[in-house]
Amino acid sequence: MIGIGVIGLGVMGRIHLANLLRHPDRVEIVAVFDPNSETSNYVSATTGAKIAESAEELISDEDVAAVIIASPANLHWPQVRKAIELGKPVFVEKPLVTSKGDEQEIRSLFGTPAEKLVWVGFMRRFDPAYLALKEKLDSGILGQPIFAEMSHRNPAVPDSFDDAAYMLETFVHECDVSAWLFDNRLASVQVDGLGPIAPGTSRHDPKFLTLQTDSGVVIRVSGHITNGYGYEIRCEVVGNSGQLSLDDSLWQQGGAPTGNHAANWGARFALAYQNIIDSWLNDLEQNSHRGAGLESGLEASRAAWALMAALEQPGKPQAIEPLG
Ligand code: ISE
Repeated sequence: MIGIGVIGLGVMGRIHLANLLRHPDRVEIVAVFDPNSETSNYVSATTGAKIAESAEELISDEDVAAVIIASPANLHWPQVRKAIELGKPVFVEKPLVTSKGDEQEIRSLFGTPAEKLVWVGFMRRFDPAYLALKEKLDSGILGQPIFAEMSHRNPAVPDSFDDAAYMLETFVHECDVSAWLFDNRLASVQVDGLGPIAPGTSRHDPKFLTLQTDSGVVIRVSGHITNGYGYEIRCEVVGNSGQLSLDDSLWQQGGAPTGNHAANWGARFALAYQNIIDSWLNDLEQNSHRGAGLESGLEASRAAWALMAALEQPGKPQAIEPLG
């Protein structure tokens, strides 16, 4: 039985909590923390978990053997750092890190035991549709991948969701999934087109990007996060002997599709979120690591930072230097 503490009981924290509670024989929710006391009181009453006074108190709790971090993005790395210091396995929602100033500290941890402790919540790697697409890509059925077209559409986001959040919390998925699909790091990114800044916000929406892998695969990405109708994720890959797209039928048994889209990401990726937590638990029990870790997490944030620089110079590629 693994004693788990959950930091952050918003949308993602509650999704991960629900998926952990599918394993009462393997997991005990021993502590929760959320600044909203009504939420933490409710979760404590329904799970029996104690309520920590702070994230740091939860991570330090001797009953907490492993930690789920689903706090606001800017708190992710400081809380992961604390878990690493205490040698505790930690599953952190993306992005791993928001501040470029933390890059060198993360790089200093490469090749240390910390690499086995940290999982980053890039759930598309565990989505049935993406797994099927990657399996076919890896079989060589497409020949050499040449380019891909990806779309990321949300029905709505808060007005406070700015261009930095767009890159670090929305497009960070396309940055990671491109590297994962093509087994290749991103070498450059650029912003090709920007929609208007919506009244009351500071973000351009829609956005149009071009990513390019080290091996030369070109990935065109469109983002529209206030479409008002639903959540859609599209991915088509074209190779020199054909094309492949995500098979929506592979996820719909887990979500609540409305037409060919879901109500939100929790529904579209319901199976992926179950699978990623199940895989994390397997790794905790088997002392293995099969998900996105420190390096993938940092690489995705570095690509998002490059996209933020690209916002200043639309049409100009921004190179992403290798980690070395
Ligand atoms: C959210 O945090 C997610 O991870 C969703 O997958 C993404 O579509 C959404 O834009 C993010 O805010």
